[in-house]
Amino acid sequence: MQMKIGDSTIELVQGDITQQDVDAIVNAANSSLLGGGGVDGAIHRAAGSQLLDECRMLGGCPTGSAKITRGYKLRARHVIHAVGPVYRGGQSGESELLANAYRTCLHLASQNNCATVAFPAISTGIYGYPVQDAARIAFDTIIAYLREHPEIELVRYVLYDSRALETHQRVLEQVTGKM
Ligand code: AR6
Repeated sequence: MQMKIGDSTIELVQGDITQQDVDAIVNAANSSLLGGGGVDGAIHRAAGSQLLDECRMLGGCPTGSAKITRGYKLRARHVIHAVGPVYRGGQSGESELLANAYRTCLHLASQNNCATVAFPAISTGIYGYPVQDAARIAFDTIIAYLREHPEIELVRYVLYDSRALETHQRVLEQVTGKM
């Protein structure tokens, strides 16, 4: 599924983010930036140990922010390591933190001439964010950014399983249908 936002495109696909041929892929990291399970583990395995060497020099990253590294053995030139919030019921500033994480990733992509960026569904795995709520925040944030930043040509949102893909398709239709 694809949607045009001005001159930019948002695309939803089912797949593995480590395999994406884009300028930057986003990692759903933790604040240590020293690796973990889920997408984070998969990205570090695919990129090779040099990625961890570079991450060690970054000194971590606060929740709701992101830092950029090279991509090493990945097809993507860069990895943007985003730290989403752990979901604690929704009353602990989670939505703002999640939106900030997406926004920081997009700013880093713009600053580093990454016209094509792939995102996973940050915080919706181990961090427990309800998928539908997280998808709405992600798309609201991405669409608002693309409207002001045509230098980002493509945001590809990569869902690991068909159920997550269907939920995201529904939410993207709702969000864009209201515009
Ligand atoms: N490609 C795309 N999506 C994937 C892949 C993949 N290869 N693997 C998993 N997903 P998670 P979080 C989906 O848990 O919730 C790590 O330990 C997965 O199905 O990776 O932000 C970090 O170090 C889910 O929908 O990230 C942190 O400690 C989504 O990606 C913590 O997990 C995100 O799931 C971060 O938790």
